[in-house]
Amino acid sequence: MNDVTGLADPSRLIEAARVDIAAASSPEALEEVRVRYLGRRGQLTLMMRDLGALDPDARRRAGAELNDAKDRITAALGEAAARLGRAALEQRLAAERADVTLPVQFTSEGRIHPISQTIDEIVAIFGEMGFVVAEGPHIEEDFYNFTALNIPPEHPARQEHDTFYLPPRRGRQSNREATLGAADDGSRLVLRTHTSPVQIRTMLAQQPPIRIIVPGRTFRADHDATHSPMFHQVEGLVVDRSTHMGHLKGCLIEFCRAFFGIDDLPVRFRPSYFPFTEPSAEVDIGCSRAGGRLEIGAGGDWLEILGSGMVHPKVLHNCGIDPAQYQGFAFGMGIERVAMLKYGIPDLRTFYDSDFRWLRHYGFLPLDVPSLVQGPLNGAGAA
Ligand code: 2NM
Repeated sequence: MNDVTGLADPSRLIEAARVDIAAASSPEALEEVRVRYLGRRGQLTLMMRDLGALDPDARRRAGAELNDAKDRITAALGEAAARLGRAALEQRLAAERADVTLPVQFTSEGRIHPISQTIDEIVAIFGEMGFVVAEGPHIEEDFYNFTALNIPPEHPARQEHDTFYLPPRRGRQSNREATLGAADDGSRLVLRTHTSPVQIRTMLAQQPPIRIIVPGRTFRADHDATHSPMFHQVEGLVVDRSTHMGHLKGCLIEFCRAFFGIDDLPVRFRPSYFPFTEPSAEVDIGCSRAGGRLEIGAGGDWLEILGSGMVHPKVLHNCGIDPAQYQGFAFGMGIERVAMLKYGIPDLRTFYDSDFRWLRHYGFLPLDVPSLVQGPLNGAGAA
């Protein structure tokens, strides 16, 4: 292109810019090139400024050429920026390549809380026996928490004193009320006092065979050295055509021995009462309290671990399961309590202090896999 304008040749400027752009090896170098040509005092900018000295005809032609040059240089800069970006990414990917075959590196800080560890261990043991985990809401309707479980209206567990009731809901029907059209229908809301409402919901939702384990938070208005208003439970439920007390006993003996890691742990079933099971039994394990020190597995004394029983026919019926065809057993235990016994934690309240020194002492490393052969750390239990 000849220089009809009397200005420097725009095509030579484009060429020069292209050479500089190709030579730029970093985003910073590229920015310098942009400033050199298109910046406030850049070569192209200055040429545009000179247009004013030309007569209108020449100015129009030269202006078009310079605008074209500006577009081409801008496009070349854009392509170069994209190329440098791709190169930088590839370099980073190469530099940060992760070798997944390297051994795990622990940060020394994190710990698994003993409650979580204990839940994992219990779930692993029952999982091995074919149980699956079920969950449900913490805020329950009275029906699922009490009524369906054959807990009568005047039962002490229902008193305001023991249960956290929520303020009545306004202008909203419960699902049950909508379905049954009942007025006072047990839709009053409570913080669940046990995990049993999850068993109720499971039985209502599916026909047997049922084999579930239900870990989770529970709430009771009780607060002293051995009670917390929030605590954890695991409950289990088995329902099938010929489930009987022998299954209950075999299952729970097996669990106690696996959980405490003692093959010949003595286990005893002691008659008891719950509204939702008949017959009911408390499960004790053998221990010794000689010298004021609790030793699990030793002889002479007994320690209560679980509540259990055959699911009451009324409960099965309440859940749409025919008690003439099906029977079931259920059980429940407090997680804090069994964790304290297994790991020698003396004070319930420390579970919820969020004190990291405590967690460093009693907590578990992430890869302490819950296993069926893991026993107490040192056999030392809390009374
Ligand atoms: C326990 C003890 C005994 C239990 C019963 C049921 C249900 F829903 F099947 F009727 N769930 N959990 C049960 C029985 C719980 O905890 C100490």
